[in-house]
Amino acid sequence: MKIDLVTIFPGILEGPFKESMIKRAVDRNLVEINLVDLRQYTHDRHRQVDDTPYGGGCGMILKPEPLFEAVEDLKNKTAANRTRVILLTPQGHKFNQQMARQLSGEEHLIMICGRYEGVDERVRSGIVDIELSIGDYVLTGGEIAAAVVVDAVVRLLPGFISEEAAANESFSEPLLEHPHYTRPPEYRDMKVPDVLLSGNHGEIEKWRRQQSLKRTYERRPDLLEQAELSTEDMEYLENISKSNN
Ligand code: 6GU
Repeated sequence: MKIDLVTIFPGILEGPFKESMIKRAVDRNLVEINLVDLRQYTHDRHRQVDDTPYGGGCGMILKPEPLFEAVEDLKNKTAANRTRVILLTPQGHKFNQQMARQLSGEEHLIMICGRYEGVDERVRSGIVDIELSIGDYVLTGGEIAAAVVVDAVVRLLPGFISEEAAANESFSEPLLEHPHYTRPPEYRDMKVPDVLLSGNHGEIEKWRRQQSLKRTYERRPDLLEQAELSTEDMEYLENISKSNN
């Protein structure tokens, strides 16, 4: 997979892909990540990428010409059969794990980081395939949102983590994770639950499942609607909701 990130602030995106697991994926050639400075695609002396809005109002709008030229150039430079152009904007569809899974199957992504009060509408209608937001809050620009999307997509690439870990993880099953513990067995009067030290794998799995259900019920009851629940799961949830009344 190749990911081109088009931005007027490449410095914001220099850190996130140079550390830890994403760096390892880049080093192993699972993904190529390029930071593209939008100002490269200007032709005037001031390298202007934005302008005032027609009709008045405050703030600056990203101009269409540099973005069209950037996307055309990046498409020409790749051997990929298909490119998906993504605009990061608070007006986009809310990004989720299912979209991450779909994007992880693409060959080439161009991510345009929106800035200022917006982007000329002809960019959306002319070159953008998908508009994404990462949630219901406002960021100063799309760079950090793009880093979030890249992180979520790259960790799903084949070979990134063991297939067992991928299958096990939270949100492939839409329940929250159970609590985790490691050594020591007791720390500042806080004990690791006995069952985890028991060596009884059946009991451990049962405890983990119940903890997952309990957490999801308490924090994200909306997720229970999509979960595949066994009769035992439902019985357990019934009992929690009764004991809360
Ligand atoms: Cl993609 N951009 C901006 N500016 N704010 C956001 C966002 C994106 N997603 C959530 N808030």
